[in-house]
Amino acid sequence: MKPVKVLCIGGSDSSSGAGIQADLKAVGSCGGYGLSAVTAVTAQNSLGVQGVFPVTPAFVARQLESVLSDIGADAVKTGMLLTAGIVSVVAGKIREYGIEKVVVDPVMLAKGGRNLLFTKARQTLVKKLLPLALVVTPNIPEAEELIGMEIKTVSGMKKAAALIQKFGVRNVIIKGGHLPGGKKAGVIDILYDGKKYYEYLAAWIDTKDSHGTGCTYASALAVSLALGSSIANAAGQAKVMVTEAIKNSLSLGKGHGPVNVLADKRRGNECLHDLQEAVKILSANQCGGLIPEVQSNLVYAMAGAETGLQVAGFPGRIVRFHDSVRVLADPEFGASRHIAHIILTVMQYDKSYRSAMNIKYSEEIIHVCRQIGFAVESFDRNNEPAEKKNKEGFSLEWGVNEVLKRSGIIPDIIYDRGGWGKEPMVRLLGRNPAEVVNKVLTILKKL
Ligand code: PXL
Repeated sequence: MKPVKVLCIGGSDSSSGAGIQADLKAVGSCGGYGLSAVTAVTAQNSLGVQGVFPVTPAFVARQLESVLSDIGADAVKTGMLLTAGIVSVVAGKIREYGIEKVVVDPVMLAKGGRNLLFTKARQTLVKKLLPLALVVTPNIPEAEELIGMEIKTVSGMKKAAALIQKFGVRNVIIKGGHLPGGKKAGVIDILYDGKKYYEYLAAWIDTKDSHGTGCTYASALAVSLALGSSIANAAGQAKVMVTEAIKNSLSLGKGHGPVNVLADKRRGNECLHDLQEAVKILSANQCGGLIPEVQSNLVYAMAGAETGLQVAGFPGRIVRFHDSVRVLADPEFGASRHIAHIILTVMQYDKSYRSAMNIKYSEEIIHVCRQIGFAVESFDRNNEPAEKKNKEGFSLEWGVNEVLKRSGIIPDIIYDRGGWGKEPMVRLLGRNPAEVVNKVLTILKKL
């Protein structure tokens, strides 16, 4: 499959934490292909920006023309644009090539205070670029500058988003990292799509090393949009991505070190690799008889995962094929809902348990598990409070919580005998896919 192409337009950052370098890393680690047009070269390190060497608008236009006339772009992301001339050229090319998925990160100041968008360019950005943008992603100081008002609260962020939307941009995301009290309350972002507000919350990460946060966020957002996600989903995906990048930031230099998207990418690749190896072992064995009517999935969560997007599984599940099993596709993050919910719930009790697989329920299988000496636990869907039952996914969370609250250990299996329209099911838990598959094979041998 060809990756989506995201054209990043911005400044070069010699410390590679922000700017074009951050954009390309983020696009690549989200599975896209990053193209670039450089608007300025900065001499920069963790202590600040020591120099800015602008590229002429005409040469920015040349770069855009080269890329767009040949390769094309599924989305465009803009960052540091510096001058009114560059902003005009960028707006002109977006219009000329009819690019719809345009993410504008209205970069204005570097951390040390260096101006990355001159005053006149700010007006040009509002007049010429925002009306072409699908979404604009200011932080609080940038939003304040755009509307000329102070923002002190979440409701202030919402008002600001509505005012910015009036400039003609379809969606506004205001990033709340600068809001006072974030340490306690967490970092909240607000999306306004012209009709509704959406809120995205992540825990505050206490680090001085956050250089490149905005660039990374906007680039991840552009990839999600290029892949076809809705704006509301893309904002959630980008938030998860940037939060992980901040968690994994690097303390390089004497000042503010860079966020690190690649740590997550490497760990993600390891998850996918381990899943693939584990499923090879399954397919080499005659375990078709263990696959339930709804088929199986085997999942592996990233260390510290909090959402389904950080849990990898098999799209289309693991299906019975004669006496064995097959997968329809390579593992992907976000590919499982039910089993992902289970492992995320388990991880709230023990973070080292990151893998799970569902197999068929039968009295014989439960008997064999007990014979092997597996810790066997179960829940009864009949005891579930009515208000949870209708919520897809919550039901399993409830059941697993019931078990783990009382058992005090993480069992090898959690089963239930089903309910109205619900197939009975056994879930195997383990620290990694190899351990889970090993448990499957141990059961298989005894049957
Ligand atoms: O983080 C905004 C930003 C974007 N682009 C470049 C930068 C910075 C911040 O320093 O240097 C080139």
